[in-house]
Amino acid sequence: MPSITCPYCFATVERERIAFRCAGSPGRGPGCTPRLDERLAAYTGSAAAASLPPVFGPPEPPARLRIGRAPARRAVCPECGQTTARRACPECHNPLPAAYCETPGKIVALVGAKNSGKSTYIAVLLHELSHRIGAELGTSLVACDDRTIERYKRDFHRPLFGERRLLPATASAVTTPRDPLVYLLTRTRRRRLRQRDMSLTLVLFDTAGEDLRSRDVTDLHLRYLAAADAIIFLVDPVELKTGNGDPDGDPVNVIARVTELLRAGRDVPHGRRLPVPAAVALTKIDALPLDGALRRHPERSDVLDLDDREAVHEQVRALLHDWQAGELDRYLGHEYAEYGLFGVSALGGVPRDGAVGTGGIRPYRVEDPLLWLLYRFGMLDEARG
Ligand SMILES: Nc1nc2c(ncn2[C@@H]2O[C@H](COP(=O)(O)OP(=O)(O)OP(=O)(O)O)[C@@H](O)[C@H]2O)c(=O)[nH]1
Ligand SMILES: [Mg+2]
Ligand SMILES: [Zn+2]
Ligand SMILES: [Zn+2]
Repeated sequence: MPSITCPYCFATVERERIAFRCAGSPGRGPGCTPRLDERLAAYTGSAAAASLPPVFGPPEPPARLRIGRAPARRAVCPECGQTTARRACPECHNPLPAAYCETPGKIVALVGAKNSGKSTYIAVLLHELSHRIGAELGTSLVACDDRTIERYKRDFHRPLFGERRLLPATASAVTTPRDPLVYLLTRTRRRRLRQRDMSLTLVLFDTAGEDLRSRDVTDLHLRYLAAADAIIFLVDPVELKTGNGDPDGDPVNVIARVTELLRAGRDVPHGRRLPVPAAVALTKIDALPLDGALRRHPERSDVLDLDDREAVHEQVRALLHDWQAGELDRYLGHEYAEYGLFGVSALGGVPRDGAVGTGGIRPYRVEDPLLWLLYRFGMLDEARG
């Protein structure tokens, strides 16, 4: 029975079980009035955004039609009789976009040690995807719920792009409960006369680095990692080079820890490599003296340039060996069936006094890990040179 994974609570939901939410009263007709949705409130940790028309189960098909029947796209609210197309997870009551229900997207997870640049990368990557890169790639990026839109504006876009301030350190989930930003990235592939939409679900948990350490990993986070179809690790090259202090903040330890969680979540025994593609990106490369492939601006972002990809991978690998971090490269080779090494800069310049540098935000190669994953998932073509 085909099923999907809820990108909010990561429950496995058979498509027949996907619930509906009443459309309420958008102006005309007697729709249901908003009321407290306790499941959603429990998930978000706040009752404020959980006053909505009710969720109800899918319509029961007649028994003789049950087998092989596509799940309903619409249902009639049993309380007010209106038809609704809004679907919701039966477990956590978060909205499930129609495109996601039809072609279950891939879940991409993003992790990194404290101060590795996660929040800044998320802010800039999403901005790029909805502007330049999105246009070049021919993708559309759509937030899957209103909270995602509000939080992106308030916590990422406004401070960084509006006020040009650096983002504050992310508070630990132990004190501030957090749910992910969920986006659907859709790309239409045209091949001769046929065209097909494919989508990728970007589930971005902006974690506090310290929460990935050990006992503090939340249950929701464990399920997130268990459900991920691909993972992006962010690594601060300065931390890797100097390796000062806190072993819990050490990038290699964080990667090893998360890798163990991935194994446990997917039941992959030691000795077998994980089938989840891992993109490992050095962040803040504007702060490194660079030459070679990493300095060149890639020419196109509507295809994966394999020559560029190989050159960058080899250059980052050489850097790791120079920094006595060859262990990380070997570790990835043992643990992952496919991994790629990257170098990115979200800001494109060194910040000063808590603010973006005078040149503004000039992102550099931030899309590379994503292009590689799109290619791996068959959503992007390859090219040479
Ligand atoms: N030079 C340079 N510095 C950066 C870049 N991105 C982030 N930084 C620096 O790294 C610091 C931490 O970045 P964050 O994005 O807050 O890192 P984080 O991983 O979210 O940190 P926690 O939330 O504490 O785990 C920033 O305050 C900047 O000083 C970049 O592209 N270039
Ligand atoms: Mg952060
Ligand atoms: Zn759910
Ligand atoms: Zn209703």
